[in-house]
Amino acid sequence: MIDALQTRYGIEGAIAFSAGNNGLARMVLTHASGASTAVYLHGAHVTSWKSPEGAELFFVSRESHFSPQHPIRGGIPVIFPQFGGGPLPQHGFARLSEWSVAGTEVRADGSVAAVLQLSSTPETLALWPHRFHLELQVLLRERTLTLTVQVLNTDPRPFDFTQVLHTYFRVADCEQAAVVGLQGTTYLDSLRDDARETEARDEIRFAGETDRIYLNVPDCLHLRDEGNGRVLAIEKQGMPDVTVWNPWIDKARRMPDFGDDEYRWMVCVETGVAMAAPTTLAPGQRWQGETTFRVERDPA
Ligand code: TA6
Repeated sequence: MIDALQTRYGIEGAIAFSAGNNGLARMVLTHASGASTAVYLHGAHVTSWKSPEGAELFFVSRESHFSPQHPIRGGIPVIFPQFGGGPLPQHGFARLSEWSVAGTEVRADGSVAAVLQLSSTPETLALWPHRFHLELQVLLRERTLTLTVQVLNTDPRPFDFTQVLHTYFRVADCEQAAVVGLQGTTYLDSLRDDARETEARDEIRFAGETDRIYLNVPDCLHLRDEGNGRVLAIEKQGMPDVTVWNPWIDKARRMPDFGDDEYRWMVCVETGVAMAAPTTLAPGQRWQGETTFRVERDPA
């Protein structure tokens, strides 16, 4: 399969397919600047984003599974149609599904793009009786990575969905990191029975388990990774909600695919739509959401 993917979609010096961890099919996009990103077809799961200087900006657990039966722990899990718990598997089935490649290209401006797709199957219909078509575009430039998600309702009936890019950022030390730009916004505290609060701080810092769903927040946020002297911008469109998560010590210990100490080196800033309550898509209607990650400062 990998040879066929390479033949059809590979582009010399820009798009390459290979067997990744445990032989899972992986596509690597490489920009002329040296920046790169890696995407597994399992879950359309971005697992790596490296700056032109080679700095890894995403976190993947050393304990992560790489198997058809499990989600990859880290990078950018694509969450659809359900966020969190509910009648479907936790965080939905998209991150557990085998996506296919719809296209690849190197654009005139030198950016490198790949589109992956997932349509309803008998297996998804058995779980969730709605026909859909999902597309994820990954677009790599020198200092930015943009993910664009499209959800198309190909069913004769409306359906409700939630879509989230559950991004795990690598940081030098979570206690020397801050999420900036959420002051004054409303959040649901998942650790306090979804208590509704207003964020008083202009910087979210981490000194314990943190799991908050911020609603209708500004479209530009920042992650300061002070331990690395790095600042990342998170710019979004059509994705009003953001979850900020760090499992801290006890939850880290309870996650079998996550090292007990690994909470120190990651912060999740997750962008998406309808995290508090699903949104409705009419038959034939298309929803689109986009998040761009930008390296604003990096001493590397
Ligand atoms: O987005 C935060 C969260 O919902 C946390 O509550 C935690 O469960 C995390 O996602 C990871 O979920 P997962 O199913 O990937 O273990």
